Amino acid sequence: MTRALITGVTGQDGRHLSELLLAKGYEVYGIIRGQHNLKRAILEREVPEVRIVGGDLTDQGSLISVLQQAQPDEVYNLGAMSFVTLSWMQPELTGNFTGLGALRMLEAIRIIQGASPSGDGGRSIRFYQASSSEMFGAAPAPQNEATLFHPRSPYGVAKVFAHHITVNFRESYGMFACSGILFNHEGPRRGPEFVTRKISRAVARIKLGLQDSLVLGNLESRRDWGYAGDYVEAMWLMLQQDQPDDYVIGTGETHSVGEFARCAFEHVGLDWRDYVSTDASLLRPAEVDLLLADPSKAREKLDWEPKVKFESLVRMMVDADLALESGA
Ligand code: NAP
Ligand code: G4F
Repeated sequence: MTRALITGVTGQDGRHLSELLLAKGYEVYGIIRGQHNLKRAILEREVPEVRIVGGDLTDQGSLISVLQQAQPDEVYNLGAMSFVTLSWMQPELTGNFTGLGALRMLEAIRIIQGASPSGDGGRSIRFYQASSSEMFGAAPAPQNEATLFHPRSPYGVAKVFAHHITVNFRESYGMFACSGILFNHEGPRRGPEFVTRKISRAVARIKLGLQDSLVLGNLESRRDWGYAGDYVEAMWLMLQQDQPDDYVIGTGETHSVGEFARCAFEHVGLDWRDYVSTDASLLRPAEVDLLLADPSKAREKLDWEPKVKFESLVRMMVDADLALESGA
């Protein structure tokens, strides 16, 4: 039985990926940090087959212990401080979790599997790094694997480090290490601090009479939004190839925050202009104005295509929040 170890298993992608791998017959281990908390309880309820192991991306020894315990064939490093806004408030912590965390896991794997600088790789553990389109930042669109990074947040900078160290371990030690440069992906499991879920939740609550307005920041920024369930399939595909490589994953469509809000309100028969206002305090010190993926390499080499399109994604999220908020 193939064994996978996932960091960030309690997050949106961690839960989707666990389900995917379990359905493929994997034994799945998930790293949980700290003591028992609400996100762990949700994981245990939604995906009880995941074997929970304690560890933290800031604690190298704990990662080595976890690898010894789980003996994985594949490691998916999804753990990170992933909320861009918070990265300006806690830049050092972001660098530590999101940037150095990847290095600590790579080093732990190198130590455990005995990879050598000659590149023979030793016992092979395949490694996936959750890189981000936030690394492109101000780079011109469309963005692909050859686009130069110009990150605009401490989070983006930390992810650039994690990306390059992944490539460096592949080149230095012959490790099977891949970096998936994923554009924004959403769904009903998205954290409520991210704009899509903030909108879908507010739309549901307004429709049900539980809330009367929604305050947002920048309505003009554009994102290439896809569905998280489709994107975890791409992560898995990267680790099944003959050679390790890096791939951009996105839909090739871009929409503004305002368009997302309009579409979400329209789905419940409301006009977004009656409910949405903006507040300058929600603007970021530096914005990423336009993200648009060119996912042709993933299409050609991984045979990967996103299945859920923008409007279906918006409707899926609003419907899920209507069900949740009405206690259905
Ligand atoms: P998420 O829901 O915010 O989940 C982040 C996960 O990281 C949580 O399980 C969290 O665990 C864990 N974590 C945080 N600090 C940790 C630490 N010190 N040690 C171990 N685990 C730690 O994020 P997501 O949306 O699923 O994204 C998964 C990954 O893909 C992240 O690395 C994110 O940066 C990246 N990414 C996401 C997107 C997107 O659009 N969703 C796009 C590109 C890249 P706790 O429960 O303990 O907080
Ligand atoms: O939903 P967001 O917070 O996502 P953001 O910053 O694009 O980051 C997400 O995607 C990245 C991939 O590109 C991931 F790496 C990262 O971990 C995360 O998952 O914000 C999207 C846009 C921004 O332009 C922001 O300024 O929405 C704008 N926005 C407008 N009003 C808002 C709000 N964002 C949030 N979170 N809350 C608002 O009220």
